Amino acid sequence: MTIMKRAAGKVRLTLWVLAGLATCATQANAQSMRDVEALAKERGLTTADLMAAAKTYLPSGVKDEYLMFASSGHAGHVFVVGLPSMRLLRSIAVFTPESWQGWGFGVGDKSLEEGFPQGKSNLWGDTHHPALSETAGDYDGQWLFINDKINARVAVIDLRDWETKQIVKNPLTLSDHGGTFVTPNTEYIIEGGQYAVPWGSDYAPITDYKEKYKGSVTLWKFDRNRGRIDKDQSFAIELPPYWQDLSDAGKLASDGFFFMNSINTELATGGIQDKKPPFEAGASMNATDFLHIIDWKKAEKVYKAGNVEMIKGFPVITLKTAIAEGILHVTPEPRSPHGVDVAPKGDFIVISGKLDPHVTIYSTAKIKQAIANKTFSGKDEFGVPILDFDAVVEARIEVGLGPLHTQFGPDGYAYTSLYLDSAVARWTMGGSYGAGTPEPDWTLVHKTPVHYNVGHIAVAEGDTVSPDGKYLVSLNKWSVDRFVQTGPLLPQNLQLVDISDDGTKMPVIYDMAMGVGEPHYAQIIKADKLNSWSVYPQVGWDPHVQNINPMAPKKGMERVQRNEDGSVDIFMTAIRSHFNPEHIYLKQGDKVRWHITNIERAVDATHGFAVPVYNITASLEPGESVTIEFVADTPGTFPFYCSEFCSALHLEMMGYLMVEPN
Ligand code: RUQ
Ligand code: CUA
Repeated sequence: MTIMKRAAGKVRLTLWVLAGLATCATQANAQSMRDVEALAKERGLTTADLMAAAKTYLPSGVKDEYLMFASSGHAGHVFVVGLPSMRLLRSIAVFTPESWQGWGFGVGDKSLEEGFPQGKSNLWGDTHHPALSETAGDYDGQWLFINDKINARVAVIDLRDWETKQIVKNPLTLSDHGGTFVTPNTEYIIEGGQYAVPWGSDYAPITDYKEKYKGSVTLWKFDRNRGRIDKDQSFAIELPPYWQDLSDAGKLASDGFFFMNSINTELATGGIQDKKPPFEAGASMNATDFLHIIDWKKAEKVYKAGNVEMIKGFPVITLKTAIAEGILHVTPEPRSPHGVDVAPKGDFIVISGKLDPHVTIYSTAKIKQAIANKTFSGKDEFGVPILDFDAVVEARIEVGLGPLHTQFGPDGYAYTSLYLDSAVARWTMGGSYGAGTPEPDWTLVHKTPVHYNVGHIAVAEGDTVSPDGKYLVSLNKWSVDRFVQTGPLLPQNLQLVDISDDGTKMPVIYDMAMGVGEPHYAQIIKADKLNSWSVYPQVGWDPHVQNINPMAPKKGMERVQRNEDGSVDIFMTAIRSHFNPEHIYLKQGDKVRWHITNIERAVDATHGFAVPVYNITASLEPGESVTIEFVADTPGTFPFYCSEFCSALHLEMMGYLMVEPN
């Protein structure tokens, strides 16, 4: 398809291509073709531009083929984007209150409060790595997990109603950049650490770094039936106080292992204010850091045998035990390593070095052999055996400057983001993947520039045993000159790259400005794998337990009920376009439980519920029932209303709360 080359003046050819692509391809009449041609000329659009538009434009009502679940960085949410249109479809509130979804305003679900670190109210999170649940190494569309790097928390989202169901706080650490990643059947959600802290982040001066500061990785057991992390079946493994970074679970050939890269094996402690080398220099001195190779099936056996120490009330396999039981090995990885990515068949592990123009490819078979034969080049200073680098490495490829993360296609291609080059590299894999591509194994074949400073990349179904390829999204940190200036704070630029063709054709076909957060990582799933509810299954549904709430207000039973203990229960229903009851009289100091059911069954008939002064906002999707608890401590007259524009008489959907002073 030579027409993909950017070449002005080839518009007519494109028009025929467009006509062929059009779903309603009636006989494109010559006049309208000329209109398009004239418009393209007037707007300065090239053939490539028109092709890009044809590949991404979805007419009204036509749905996206893929969904991308992206983190939002310190916005604390998850963003859901449709591909190829790159339309933002939803956010899912997780660690940060979100008033449209009524998340974090004491309405119904208490997950946010339960996850407060050290019991302190914490109203934001720093989401980094979303992980879709997997069955046999393939996304199954049921659950989504995401970490909070700032406080070491993990959230569980149910993909039937796209709501956060649980937030767990890691009792051992405060930093979990290496989460979340799932094992191939979602047995465990892996939460790797990052900045070492003393256990439980207790106080210890940094001069005690080597003795008191700890690295760790936590394996949260996921209970699919309950849709919750089972804290009582979860455990952690102590690691040296390096800064463990990203993780990835083995699969197929490497099932039973997971891999974590690390930085700061120098054990640098910074101190720029005292003229000591700052962290950026101190933690980058060594030519290599350590790739951690962890046998989680062995670790699970050791945990189940009770060979753990309880630390901060949590079972921990100590570093000593992990070494003695052969759970932990390391091997060198060059230089200031970042991503670690397991190939679809599990047979290779790709590591990038931020300060090394290569990616390094390790072989699972060689790692297993080196472990069996004890092919060690020594031990680290904590006694962890080091697998000999040359014995476990399969290949190294020079890809460019600042390689970070690698994703895989279905056809023997792999893709690596290049931060410093602002490009995405495509290279051919060797081994049994090599057959699919005309180029020689382990060879760089192409680089596509992106704009700018790409961090992660995501390929459709790219973390599974069978990637789809087709699309790659480049999650660029800087957008500089791509959009109209939006003040000094610029949006991120998520660029859609078409990777459906062989070889050197890999055009950017869409720029999506992401102006509501800083997505770090994303996973892309085939949209038809999800089984989203369009309305809650029954009227009176409590999303927190995913079942009918017997206390949910029912039509005909609406009332204000004053209880013997002095508390008040309000049973209210909502339907277009009224609440019932509409008058609520309370006395100052009343303890109130306000139950509301949206008794609608029509798709999209969501009602809001908002009370001024009392900081109450709720979103009631069709069938949903919530309970809001508060003390009526402020007397006055408060018009409450439906905050979701639900009908022609939406403005009339209101009532008065009257709190009588003492
Ligand atoms: S990391 S840009 Cu937070 Cu996933 Cu590599
Ligand atoms: Cu209900 Cu507006």
